Amino acid sequence: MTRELSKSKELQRRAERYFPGGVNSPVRAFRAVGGDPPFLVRAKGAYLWDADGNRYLDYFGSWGPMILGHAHPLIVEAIQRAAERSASFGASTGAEADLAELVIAAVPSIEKIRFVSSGTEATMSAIRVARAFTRRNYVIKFEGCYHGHADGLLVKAGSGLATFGLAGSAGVPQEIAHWTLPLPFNDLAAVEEAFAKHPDEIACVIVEPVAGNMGCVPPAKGYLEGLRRITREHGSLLIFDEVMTGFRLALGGAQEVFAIDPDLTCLGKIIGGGVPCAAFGGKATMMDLLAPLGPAYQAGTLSGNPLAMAAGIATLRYLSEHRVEVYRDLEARTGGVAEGISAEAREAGIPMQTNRVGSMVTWFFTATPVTDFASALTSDTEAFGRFHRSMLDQGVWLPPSQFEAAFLSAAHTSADTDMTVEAARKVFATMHATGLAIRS
Ligand code: KE4
Repeated sequence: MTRELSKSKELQRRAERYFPGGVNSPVRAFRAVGGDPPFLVRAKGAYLWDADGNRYLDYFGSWGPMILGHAHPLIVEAIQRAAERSASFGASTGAEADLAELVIAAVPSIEKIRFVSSGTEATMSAIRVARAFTRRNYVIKFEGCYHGHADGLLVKAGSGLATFGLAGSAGVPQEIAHWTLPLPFNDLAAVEEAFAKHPDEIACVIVEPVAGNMGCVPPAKGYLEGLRRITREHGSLLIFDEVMTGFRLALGGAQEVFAIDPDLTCLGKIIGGGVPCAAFGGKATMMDLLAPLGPAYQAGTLSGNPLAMAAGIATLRYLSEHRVEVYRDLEARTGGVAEGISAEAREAGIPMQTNRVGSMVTWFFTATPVTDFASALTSDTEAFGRFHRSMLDQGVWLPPSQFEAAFLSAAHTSADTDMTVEAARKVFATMHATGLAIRS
């Protein structure tokens, strides 16, 4: 199917005059998959429409937030009502505690919380609290995990850095990167070794409990329990970066699924229902170090913003009230499309690893099981690019990178996932027929 894209191309040319690469976030640029990024004008439920009127089934969901689907009436109405009372006060409101109560009910490891406007702010601030609490400087992160673009966290990170093959970022002084210890994901021995090498010097371990930013990579059995044990043994804090997994894998996120009690948790994406909102929280003894109570400073003009609170409350209220059916259906729908595409690839003789946890899934074009960043990098990104472009031509919009997770929403139906599997079957038939060189 050749899609009309003239309006999007015109908008792309205009955007390139103002924004580096024509985008306000690099992964949107389609550089890793080729083709021209469609410019969107509206979305509803599981569907997107671009400037030329093409419709797409959405499997990236704004990179996670849109778990209820686009333009959910309850969320739209909540934002409208809040906007009529002013978009922002810069002063305290009751709505902040309303959302905090919903978050803390879902994530009981959080005793005190602070709202911010992005996941980057959340992880950056949680690390500052960990350093203030432990009076230590080193931070352990894992290769391929992405925690936003704060200086110290851009060391061997995933998401856009993995997409563009960047080991780190220009502009980060070595004196800052020095305090970040990047280790292989799913390797407890490496963590034990780091603590033995830096006794009493490591403030925290920050981890995506289910990695999504190298593509979806679940924790190995016992891995998260091991991180919890080791950090406790060494007086270091365990930070769960649940910006992606929070409210996604379960209402209580990965810490509910794996029954882990982290010291600090970072949340984002779904918490704001698509409006800029994120949060970090945890034990009160740690969070009370924050100004104005304590010496650790963190602030934000739009933190706890009325629009974000309204959208977040509507989202979390709906997820709480419909918890059983929402997560049951997400599990079933995502399992259907994950296994369906996997079976079609097998049928076509195309090497593929399908990693899925709940409604996060990645199809890796490699014959090697993907358990960490090194194995994720064995994927044939050319093949993934071909898959992405061909699926887009059939009206299925997957995340434009082999190293990102696809997401479903409560609005995706079994008819949608059946259509997706059928589209994949057609794509694999042409890939097989053209003998696309795929690294096995
Ligand atoms: P933001 O600053 O983009 O709101 O959140 C940063 C962040 C932190 N932690 C995790 C686990 C995340 O996944 C993210 C952001 N995710 C990427 C895509 N996987 C955002 C998309 C983008 O960069 O445009």
